Amino acid sequence: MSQSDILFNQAKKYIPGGVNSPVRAFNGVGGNSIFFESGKGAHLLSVDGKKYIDYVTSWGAMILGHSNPYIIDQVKATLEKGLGFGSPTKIETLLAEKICELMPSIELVRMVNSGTEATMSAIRLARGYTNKDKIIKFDGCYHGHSDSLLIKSGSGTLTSGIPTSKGVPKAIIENTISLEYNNISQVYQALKNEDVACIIVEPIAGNMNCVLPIDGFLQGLRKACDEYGVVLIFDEVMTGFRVDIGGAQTYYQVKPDLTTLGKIIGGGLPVGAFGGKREIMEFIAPMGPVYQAGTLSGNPISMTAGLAMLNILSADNNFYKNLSIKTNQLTSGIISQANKYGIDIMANTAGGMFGLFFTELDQVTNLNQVEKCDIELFKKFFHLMLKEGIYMAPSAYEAGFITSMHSDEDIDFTINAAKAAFASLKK
Ligand code: KE4
Repeated sequence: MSQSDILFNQAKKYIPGGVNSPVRAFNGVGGNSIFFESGKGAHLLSVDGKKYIDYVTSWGAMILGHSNPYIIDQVKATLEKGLGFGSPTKIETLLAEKICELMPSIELVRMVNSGTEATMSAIRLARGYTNKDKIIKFDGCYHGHSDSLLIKSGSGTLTSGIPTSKGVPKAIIENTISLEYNNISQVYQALKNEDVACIIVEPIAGNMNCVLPIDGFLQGLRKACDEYGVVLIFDEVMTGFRVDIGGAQTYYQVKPDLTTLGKIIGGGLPVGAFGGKREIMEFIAPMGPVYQAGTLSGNPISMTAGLAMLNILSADNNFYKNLSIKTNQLTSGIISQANKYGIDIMANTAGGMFGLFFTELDQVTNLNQVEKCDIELFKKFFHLMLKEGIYMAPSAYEAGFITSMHSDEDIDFTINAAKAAFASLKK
């Protein structure tokens, strides 16, 4: 029995399913979760001493690779001064200022400790600002695990086959309208019949694999929200600083009213944030009547790591161009190997994120199409790649992520691993 399996069994004695977040349990692909010892650059080292090329990257947070020396040094220096005071620190203002500079739609921003907290707070703010209760989200989009948003959601809920979680009161479910992603006519249909506070959307849907907005979808949401006085929330917890230094809102040139953030702005440490138009954000306590709070919000350690990461990202004007080149090198290489073995596969890419779909379709634009893909084939592919030392997301409903530390050798190694995997699949 491997060390990893021993640790997994041990974990199950004390932690539900042996994990602190369901998608890690490998239920989406079968087999046992892998326990990692360390990470460096684009590589992870398992507790059994096996090296993997990492395409999970802590679900997108580690865009500069693991153990970035500058970030670690900055965090160490902050640690020496104490781990947190429950009072304001300068570093919180510096990170807030950096976020507002890089995402001009954000005039005021509040730090929280997770993406869930960010979206939950943004929804409450939109409801308080508009005095309306209903919200619109999209099938397969995941915005964290707050009650209002665990309806037809993606990521781990989809992986576990429970996209609408048990335990969410009927009264809450009735206030959430979930529509087909990329379907603007459904949005207008809903707005005509319902009094809606906000629309929350992943501008690139990274929680039902990686589904891109079709031309006009995001622009259509903006127009519809303007026409009906609805708050438009871009959930950029994953896409923020992943696809462009200004996030998906800059990548697609569509300006939301509120934005939620996470992952990269904490440099891999616990973090979340929500921000946007001053006139809306001023409704948040202590300025306004919408309450929101957090003991460890703005903790100096996460702030330090996040600011260090954003400083590196914003210093290189070619960062995202180079990242996109790597992403497309990877996916086109994998696709060309698949084609040699007659295996139907297509990819969606944006900046440093990607999705591979085992499908004959030449476009996947919504959850119905994602669910028609060959999930069983993906599971086999996942384990064949794992054996070759490639760590991909353990679910057909997750996106993949590239870091600036993935070398040409890593990409070539991955493509060769895919070649071996496709050869085995064709046997
Ligand atoms: P957290 O509460 O997990 O920090 O963030 C929730 C969240 C909100 N919005 C978007 C767009 C997200 O992608 C997430 C979390 N992403 C998943 C990965 N698909 C986290 C992985 C996990 O649940 O373990």
